[in-house]
Amino acid sequence: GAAVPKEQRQGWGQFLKSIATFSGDLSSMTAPSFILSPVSLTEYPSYWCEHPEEFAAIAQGKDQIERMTLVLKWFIGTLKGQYTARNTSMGSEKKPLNPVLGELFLGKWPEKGSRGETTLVSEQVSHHPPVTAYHIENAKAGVSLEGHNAQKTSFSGRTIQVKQVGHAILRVKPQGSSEEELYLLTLPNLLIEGLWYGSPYVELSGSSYIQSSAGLTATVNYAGKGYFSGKAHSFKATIGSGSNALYTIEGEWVGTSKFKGKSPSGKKDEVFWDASTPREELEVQAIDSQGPMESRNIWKHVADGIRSGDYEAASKDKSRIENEQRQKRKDEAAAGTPHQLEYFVHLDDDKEYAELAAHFGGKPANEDGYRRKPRA
Ligand code: HCR
Repeated sequence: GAAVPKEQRQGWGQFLKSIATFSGDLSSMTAPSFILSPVSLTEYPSYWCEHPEEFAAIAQGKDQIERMTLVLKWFIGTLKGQYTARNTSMGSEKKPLNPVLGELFLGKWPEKGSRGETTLVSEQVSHHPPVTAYHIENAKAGVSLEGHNAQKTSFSGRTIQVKQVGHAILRVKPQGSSEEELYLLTLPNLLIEGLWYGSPYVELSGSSYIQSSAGLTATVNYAGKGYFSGKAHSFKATIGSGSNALYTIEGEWVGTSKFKGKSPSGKKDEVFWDASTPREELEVQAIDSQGPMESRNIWKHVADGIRSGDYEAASKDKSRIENEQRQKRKDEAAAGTPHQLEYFVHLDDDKEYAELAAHFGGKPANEDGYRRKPRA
């Protein structure tokens, strides 16, 4: 393949063979160096808020239909970053660094105009299997998002299939109302394609849902090349109440999407979202002033090695980190003091999830969840 460096072709072939017969946690597999990303998975929750204005605007919707439309627009607006950002910044999807237990990623999108500051707290709440919990909040706007992410991977033919495990709950305090509105977000399935050429990219498949506590449901159906639009990275969404469809939106989540038929303004083919809207990266403390558990601090030598092509240095420091972690777990077990989460509490049964998920079919009634610990 064109994207695989000549001296790594054999290694890439072996890697693909081992994924084909492997079941479980891809992130723990050793992969050829050209496919390694210097970025840890704990950073990924920041993709949820790279359009901080859209996030803040949700609470300004004047009724539940307008607010659901704003939630869907913000959600669709995150997809390009979530699933294609690495192709843009690194040339292909890459294998993220596998976070250590308790790893943190903290940052903010500063106050700008009237939008208010938005903060992000992301924590690795499990190492095996990898689970990341996150909390994003714009207190001034009255909008917050809380969720967790894990993956179940399988291999079929030429494609890695990734089922996302976990969900997110968006809390909105509508302007001029004291009652909180909740939105449950489920996550799409991923297909990792382009593997044989050594230039993996993500396509989305299946459906995801947004369910509001006020009773509205948005259903998003994803499709790649050769499906309903014939174009890659496409979707079709409907906002509805029961079997009554209010709006239908169609297009590409990497490009533009439009209302089909009825639109809020009454105009024909009204644009819903334009994915060329610039994304705003969050601000993170300089590594020198970061705490010992902060992601970029933990991985600095590994990331430097990957970025500069010094893979030996990268792999040496990665082994040091992993050994240190194994020792930590042994010490904790011996002392009878298991690792404590810093920012989150784990719920065996997320009741808010169950209540909202009951509105749409085919979902398990029970799922675990994470909540941000109350602050002092
Ligand atoms: C599957 C994946 C790790 C998980 C990544 C997730 C699902 C994490 C949550 C974000 O909100 C969205 C997201 C986007 C990424 O596309 C997805 C990653 C793609 C590849 C990676 C595998 C563990 C690595 C597989 C190794 C391949 C590239 C050879």
